[in-house]
Amino acid sequence: MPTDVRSRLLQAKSVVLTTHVSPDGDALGSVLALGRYLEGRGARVDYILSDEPAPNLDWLPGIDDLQFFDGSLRQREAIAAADLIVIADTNAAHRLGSVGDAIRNASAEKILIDHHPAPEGWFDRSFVRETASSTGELIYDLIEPDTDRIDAAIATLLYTAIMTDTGSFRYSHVTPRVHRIIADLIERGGLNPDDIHAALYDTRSINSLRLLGRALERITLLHGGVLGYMALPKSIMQDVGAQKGDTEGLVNQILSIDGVQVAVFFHEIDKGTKVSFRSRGDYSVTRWAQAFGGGGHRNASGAFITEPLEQVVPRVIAAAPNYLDLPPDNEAELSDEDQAYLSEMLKLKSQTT
Ligand SMILES: [Mn+2]
Repeated sequence: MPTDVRSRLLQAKSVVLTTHVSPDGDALGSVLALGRYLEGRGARVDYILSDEPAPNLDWLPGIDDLQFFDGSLRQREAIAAADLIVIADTNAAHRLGSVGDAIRNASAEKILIDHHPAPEGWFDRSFVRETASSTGELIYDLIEPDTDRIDAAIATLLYTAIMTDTGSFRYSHVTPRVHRIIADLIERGGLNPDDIHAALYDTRSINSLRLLGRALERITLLHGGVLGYMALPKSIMQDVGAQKGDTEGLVNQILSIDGVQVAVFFHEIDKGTKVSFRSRGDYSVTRWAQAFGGGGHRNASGAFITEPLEQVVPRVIAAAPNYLDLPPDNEAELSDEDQAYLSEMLKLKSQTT
């Protein structure tokens, strides 16, 4: 842990904390835990971000302290008056959403705390470790010289951050140290992991399960079953009455198939198509996502393409062999099954427009 980052954090009198759009458990847990710690050390803290949390995170301790950027004078003044701004769990201004410009242009010193590769150049200081399981792990590192200050709230927040970013402690960045941190958080916070897990994951709507059912039927395997993908037209979301957050985790369903090393999930939204790339082990999806204007980690990347689903799917899938060492696909062109699938999708689409 860089001591300059810790000491700079502790010197600050007025801090603004922010994180990425569609904030997940790691983003919110990290920001709220660090903020609570700094408040405990006497700082004034404003939590200003672009988007509201998903409903399954709205119970997190301190969640009511979050402010969602509305361009108001009050928020602009808070950003202007801060002597330190912390950007957590993302390293790119556009990922901050509506608050991005205000943060980037602020005169205060800016500290990046993150575990994503290739940070932008506008941060004054950073604590970045790509091999970290989560930003929550880095926040724990920063607080570690002071573990007596880890109360039930901070423990809950960091537990949530690390658990959600590691798929409940199963991804490749989970080390003995991560488990030791978790053990410490459970002890200090008196946590009941089962309650936290249930609050996060056992809150699904019947519609989201119906969406899962429809989505599972649409999985296609290519390249000898090493690559799997699923494309979800808007019409299905509407059909089953699914909400925005209900697509979360669908991509991991593809990875759960025996033999699949690379999974892609295409999700049609109003302005185009969101693409989530996931992979196992040495299969890196980063450059593939970058080729379509996105980015991310070796095993988890994403892109947003302002084109309709039926154009994006074949283009992205056809590009896979340029970025991944895949067994040959039996068909040089799309298989009959995929062809049928794409025309079905076009049909579905024309019904809704
Ligand atoms: Mn993260």
